[in-house]
Amino acid sequence: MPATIQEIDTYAKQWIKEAGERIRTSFPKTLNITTKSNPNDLVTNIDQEIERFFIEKINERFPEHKILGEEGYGDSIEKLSGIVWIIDPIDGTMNFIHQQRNFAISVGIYENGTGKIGLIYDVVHDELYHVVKGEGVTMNGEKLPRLEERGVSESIVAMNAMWVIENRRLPRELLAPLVRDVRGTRSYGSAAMEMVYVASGRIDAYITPRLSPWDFAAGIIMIEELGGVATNLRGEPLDLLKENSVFVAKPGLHEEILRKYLKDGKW
Ligand code: 2AM
Ligand code: CA
Ligand code: CA
Ligand code: CA
Repeated sequence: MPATIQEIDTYAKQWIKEAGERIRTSFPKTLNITTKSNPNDLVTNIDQEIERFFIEKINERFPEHKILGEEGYGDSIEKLSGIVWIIDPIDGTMNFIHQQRNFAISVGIYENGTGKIGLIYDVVHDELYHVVKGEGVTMNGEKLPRLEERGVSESIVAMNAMWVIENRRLPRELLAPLVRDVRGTRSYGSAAMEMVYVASGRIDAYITPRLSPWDFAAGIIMIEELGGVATNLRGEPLDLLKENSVFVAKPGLHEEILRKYLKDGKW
């Protein structure tokens, strides 16, 4: 008999806590740091070890499940049939290396393309954000309230200053009026953390021109569960099998930003 969502959830929570403990105990040790696509695209031995840890556990307990992981030790996946675990072993690797904070483990579990379970673990603060679709979002067991509408002028929006040079992906003529009109901007350097900050109301929106499925798989389940909206920058649904631009926000705010700042752009 296939495992129930509750059974999968119990193991997922146990494994993410165990993975977090492994990361915490890695701190005094020397990291082995290498680069991937460019000199600022970093990966450590810990990213790789944590991904392999999840894969071993999942393969042993749920051999029929598939796994999509950033570091490439999982399966190559062309469609989202059955149960698929989408894992980022460390989201915010640059922060992990430079700051030893502002990073998280992100695990999203999808059934036939629908997000069922999301876990984002802020390892340093021992804060586990968790959702089972239809059962609400919790932080260390405490229920998060539904997101309420908010206007642009009262909003804090997360975005990255790097876009000033990545002008092609999101033209600065579109961005500048939004930056001028919001109450404040922030950049945390971890998509998963930025997602849980939207879910918990610490910020109101997060906009970014390019993320991979493992960066947002868990976070969007939480935000949608709380009444928030998750799309790409054109307002279209996100594709879990490729890179996307990502725009998540409180209800109302999402519609306002899309209509006033993003929709009419010639991009
Ligand atoms: P990572 O730390 O898991 O690589 C940093 O602004 C955020 O963008 C992090 O969530 C980071 O995830 C992600 N990121 C970093 N480099 C990226 C790249 N080349 N493509 C897509 N996302 C990236
Ligand atoms: Ca990376
Ligand atoms: Ca990531
Ligand atoms: Ca990562």
